[in-house]
Amino acid sequence: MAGPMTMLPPRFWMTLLAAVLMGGGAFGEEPVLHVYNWSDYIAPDTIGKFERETGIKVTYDVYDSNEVLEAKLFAGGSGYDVVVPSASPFMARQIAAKVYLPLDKSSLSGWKNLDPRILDLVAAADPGNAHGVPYLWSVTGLGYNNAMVRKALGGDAPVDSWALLFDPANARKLAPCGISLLDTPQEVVPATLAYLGLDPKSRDLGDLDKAIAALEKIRPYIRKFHSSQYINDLANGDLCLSVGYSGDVIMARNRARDAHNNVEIGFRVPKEGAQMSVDMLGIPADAPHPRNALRYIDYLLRPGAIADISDAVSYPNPNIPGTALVALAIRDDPAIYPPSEVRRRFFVDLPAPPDYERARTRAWTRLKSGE
Ligand code: N2P
Repeated sequence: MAGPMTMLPPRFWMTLLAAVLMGGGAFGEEPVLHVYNWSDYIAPDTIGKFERETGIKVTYDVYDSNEVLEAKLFAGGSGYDVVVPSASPFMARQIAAKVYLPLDKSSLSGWKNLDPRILDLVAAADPGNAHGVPYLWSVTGLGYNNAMVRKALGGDAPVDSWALLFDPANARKLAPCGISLLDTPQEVVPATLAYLGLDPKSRDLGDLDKAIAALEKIRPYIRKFHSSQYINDLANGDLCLSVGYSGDVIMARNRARDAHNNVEIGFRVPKEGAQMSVDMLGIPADAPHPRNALRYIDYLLRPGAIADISDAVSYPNPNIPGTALVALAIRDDPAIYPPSEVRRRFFVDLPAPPDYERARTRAWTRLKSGE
């Protein structure tokens, strides 16, 4: 018998079914995810594998600085479901500004894989590990072209010291082959303080002045302030010295090896100390697809998935069974997995008072513009 319901066209029922299955709310989300990650910070097939397994279509965008990410998060309505800030100081102050959803750990079957020492370390930024999942970690040091640096400075060039850069006599001789700095005062100022023998975490405005004065002395010799271009520039021999993130410099080394272009790149953690950062997966409070975000994060907690990422980008991961699966050539490379005597020289940044942050940003902008 033909009741009013059977009169409705099949398209209506299909639309209703789709709305219930994918329309958000308690029944689920549309199969879509927006990821915003650092450039060169994932394996080539990670997204494709996740999409094939889950049917979730990923839109994937990249940035190369915490400051760029932070501006989007503080503006709100970024549309992103998963972002990757460094724990300290960035995620710490973003958490304080209520930028993130608390994690539903019952949806993260891989949480147990995380190294408790790294969880403890990032708990200083994210109390109770309530908002962020450690993804990969990096150390900021010196990437250099071996032959060019030896040619400019001789066989005993101090490649194991920040003096390679901050001694103006060295910077002047390296300027013609090209020096780049990361485009962020949050990395470069602590490195300068370490070179000067001051506390790299100092919040003293007098210490900041000293660091800026040291940077001004080498400013004429800096070709570029950039936080990702140096990978290709080092690999192609277009730069001979970069302050860079460990894995990025190793990627430059590997690209040069693959290209057989006679460029040999080294990475060193300077003896005066270097900044370590843990980058965290977080879900913005206004994420349109928070459940899909949890599925993606749980996917990245799988040992095989994160090991593939460490293999591809040469950054260590905080996943214990994941580390066991990392290729031996990567795990045994002291430039990628530094031995404990090198790790002892790491320092980890803390959130700074806003007036210090403002003074540092102002000084940095002036320095870059060369005023
Ligand atoms: C990726 C750089 C990520 C390291 N290109 C920042 N901690």
